[in-house]
Amino acid sequence: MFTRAIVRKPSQSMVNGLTEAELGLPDYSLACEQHQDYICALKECGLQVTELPALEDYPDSCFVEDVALLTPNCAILTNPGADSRRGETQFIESAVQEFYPNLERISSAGHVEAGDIMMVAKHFYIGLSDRTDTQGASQLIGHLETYGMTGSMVKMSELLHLKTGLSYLENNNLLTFGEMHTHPDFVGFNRIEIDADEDYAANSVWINGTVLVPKGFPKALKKIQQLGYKTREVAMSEFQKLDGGLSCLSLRF
Ligand code: CIR
Repeated sequence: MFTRAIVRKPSQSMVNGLTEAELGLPDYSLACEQHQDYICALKECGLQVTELPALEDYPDSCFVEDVALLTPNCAILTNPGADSRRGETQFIESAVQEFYPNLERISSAGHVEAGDIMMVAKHFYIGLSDRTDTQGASQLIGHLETYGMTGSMVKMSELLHLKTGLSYLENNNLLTFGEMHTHPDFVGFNRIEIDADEDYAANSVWINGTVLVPKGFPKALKKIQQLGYKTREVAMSEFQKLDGGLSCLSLRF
């Protein structure tokens, strides 16, 4: 069960955020509205939410998931692979430290963005992407093992982040998209394939029995509901324009 979440208000500079989506520029006021509703959804799932202020110098800083990994046993600050995002970690540090007095870190020798990390009980799958490299993943696995957990690296070629194409919904249920559906590392899971025309919904989030699903993907929504989960849709159009999924907007712990 999760009890808390950390989010960061989008900055007006988000229009300059990294993206390959080709969906146009985000509308800042609509993004803020959607972000407020996202916070409501977290609270409906029983979480206490820490809201951090916008950081204008960092257009992608609302995607807080990438800059830290919060586990039941420890917190690890990452070292983002994207140059423009590297400085974001220093601004999340004090908020994380409030709940985790001893912080571990990924040193500059390696890179990790935590959108590439999927937690399944005490094991962490780490996608090797343009943002997360082998050296960073090795450091991360070392930290996890120090705290009684394990990690493994996942080769991938098509996705921005591992969780762009994969979401663990507990109870062995795994939403998959594209290359992840047949990926050998996930054969033991009950894989639920998200259709190509609804790929964005492969990033949905389980929180305390409810699954947050991006709004506007009816087939994915139905598949998730058929697994027996309560669902809550959240409009995400302005974040989708920046390649940001539901999980990216919060750190849940
Ligand atoms: C980026 O490219 O870094 C942002 N525009 C989107 C980050 C999305 N984060 C995630 O998938 N965990």
